[in-house]
Amino acid sequence: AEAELERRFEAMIADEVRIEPRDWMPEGYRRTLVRQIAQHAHSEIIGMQPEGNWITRAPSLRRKAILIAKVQDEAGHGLYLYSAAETLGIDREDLLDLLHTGRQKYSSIFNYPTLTWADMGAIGWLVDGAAIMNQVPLCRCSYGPYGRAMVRICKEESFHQRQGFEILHTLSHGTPAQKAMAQDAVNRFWWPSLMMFGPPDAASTHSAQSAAWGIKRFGNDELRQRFVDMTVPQAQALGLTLPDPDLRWDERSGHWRFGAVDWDELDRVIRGDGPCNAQRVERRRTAHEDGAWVRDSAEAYAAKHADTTRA
Ligand code: FAQ
Repeated sequence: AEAELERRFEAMIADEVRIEPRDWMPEGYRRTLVRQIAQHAHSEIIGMQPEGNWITRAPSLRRKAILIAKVQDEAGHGLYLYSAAETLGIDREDLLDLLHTGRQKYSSIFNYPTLTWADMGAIGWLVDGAAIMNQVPLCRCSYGPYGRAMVRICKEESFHQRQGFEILHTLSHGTPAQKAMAQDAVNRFWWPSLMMFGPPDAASTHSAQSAAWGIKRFGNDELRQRFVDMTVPQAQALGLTLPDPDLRWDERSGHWRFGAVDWDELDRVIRGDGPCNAQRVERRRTAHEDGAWVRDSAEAYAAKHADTTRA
């Protein structure tokens, strides 16, 4: 019977029929999705911190309102993604516990500090830009709830990317000091953004299986290359440079060739040894503990409401 279920599952994958929560799925497929969706959800909520750092110091009311809306969107993305993970039979509470105890990862990019206002521009332009490049193909993920969550998330990420570009455009056309601040932010965020796509394909443990299951549609290296190809002309439009002396147009392949990424740095940051790892996780744990009364109140209210309707 198990073999028959497996055969049906493989046929659905081959025919690009979406897998839904009620469908039988191999344990490895379920585990891979829980891992990836949870890491993605954790990234969204940890990713609120670097930008949250600048809400009180945004340079105008308009910038503040936009930044608050963006950070709130990230909380929303986290919530849809935890809901998508819950369709696989795991509790949000348990996923948060795995994050808080360092047993599940979140994106390396959020372990870098946000030192100036221009970092809000660089994050929007580069980090959200990389997120879109990686996530648009995930809209076609074989698992229905994840693919569907990704559609709205990508639309919101597009707005985020444009607002980052606009911040940098304003700064790069401002005073020399503002332009220098924009350039410095791009210098610091460029290489970590390339690392968001994960290790090179040859070192990527999950890519082949995830591609076979229709979870990942492209390899890490291909998406990284597409991101570079998209970003170089945008940097030119901004009048900013990318901090890579080896960056050059390759006429033959029609791609921008780029220099070597420091994979040791990615390993270190993933292992917990980035500039802000300890601070990010500590802040998240504290926020969770401080929010306990809200969860308790919501539960008490729900219980009371359930009793009233029964009476
Ligand atoms: N950081 O075999 P692979 C956002 C881990 S965007 C940390 O290639 P896979 C929006 C990987 O988990 C950021 N860990 O793995 C936003 C695995 O470890 P494991 C989040 C990384 O899964 C913008 C191991 O290395 N986006 O939040 C990283 O096939 C602005 C081997 O790697 C997503 O999560 C890394 N950079 O491919 C929010 C997108 N790279 O699990 C706020 C969905 C790799 O075996 C502000 N995820 N690892 O212990 C994916 O597309 C994939 O999971 C990849 C990695 C491509 C990230």
